[in-house]
Amino acid sequence: MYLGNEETLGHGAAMKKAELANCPSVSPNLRGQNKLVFKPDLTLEEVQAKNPKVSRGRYRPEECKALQRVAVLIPHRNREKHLIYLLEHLHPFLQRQQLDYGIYVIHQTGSKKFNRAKLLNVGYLEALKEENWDCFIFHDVDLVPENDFNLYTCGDQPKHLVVGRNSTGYRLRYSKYFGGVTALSREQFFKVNGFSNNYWGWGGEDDDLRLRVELHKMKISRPKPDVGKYTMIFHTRDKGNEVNGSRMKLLQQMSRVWKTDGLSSCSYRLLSVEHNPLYANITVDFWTAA
Ligand code: UD2
Ligand code: MN
Repeated sequence: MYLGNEETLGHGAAMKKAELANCPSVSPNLRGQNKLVFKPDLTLEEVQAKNPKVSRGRYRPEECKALQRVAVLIPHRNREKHLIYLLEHLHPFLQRQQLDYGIYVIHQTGSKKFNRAKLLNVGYLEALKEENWDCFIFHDVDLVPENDFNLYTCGDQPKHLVVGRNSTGYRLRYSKYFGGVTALSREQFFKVNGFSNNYWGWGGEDDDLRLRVELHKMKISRPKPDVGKYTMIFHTRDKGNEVNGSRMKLLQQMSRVWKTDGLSSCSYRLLSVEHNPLYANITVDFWTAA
């Protein structure tokens, strides 16, 4: 929560704010593995009531100066219930980690093919208009972290935070797997020109980002298996997100096109930016879909 700017706080309070010590590298509030329960009739209002210190999707610790400013970006269409569950768990989780954070939901309007990667590019560009975030978490709406030692911060290399999930016996799907939830610093993501904008429908865009990262000689890190655990809320394949048959061809092009296909060429129609209590909602329209 923002305490207000220096002028409204008055000199004394401003001094106090300036004197806040850095938060410790590991928060004392972490609890470890948590058993997740998803109440069928949970409402957004209930989650709001449980998070009075979150305002406009943002929070920062009162007790210390957070080590990083972290934007969580969630691509979304027609998964309202998953979003409520994720917000329910993510807010207390991030607060226990003593982060200065904001949650952005990037919503693709209409019924054209879904484009997860492009939505995440939009999230990065739009979030930076509000705040110079240090770190970006690219987060599926249906993945809920089970262990708060899985830190939502960026390191000197890109991080893949999902080692395993319930439905796959908590094992890594394949050694180069980079899907679900990833953490890249503002600079790391900028360096690779973000995601490709050309993956319409399901699959491939996560591997494309991994190839971009490898091309730039960065090395992906992961938490330990007992820490990088997620529950994926059950779902079937969404309408409008059918398997992308061009994904292999697109992956082969990556090294030729990354410079011109990404953040630098991400065009979209911004329909609205709404600040809800628990998240900023960015709605966009993509007028072309292959
Ligand atoms: C896997 C990856 C995901 C992505 C995808 C291929 C994991 C855990 N996740 O997810 O990161 O690489 O494969 O594209 O490996 N979404 C909507 N509405 C839709 C369709 C998608 O909101 O109609 C969003 C939502 O945030 C969802 C994400 O896109 O979590 C990925 O789609 P998915 O959950 O259907 O695909 P999944 O589970 O195979
Ligand atoms: Mn999923």
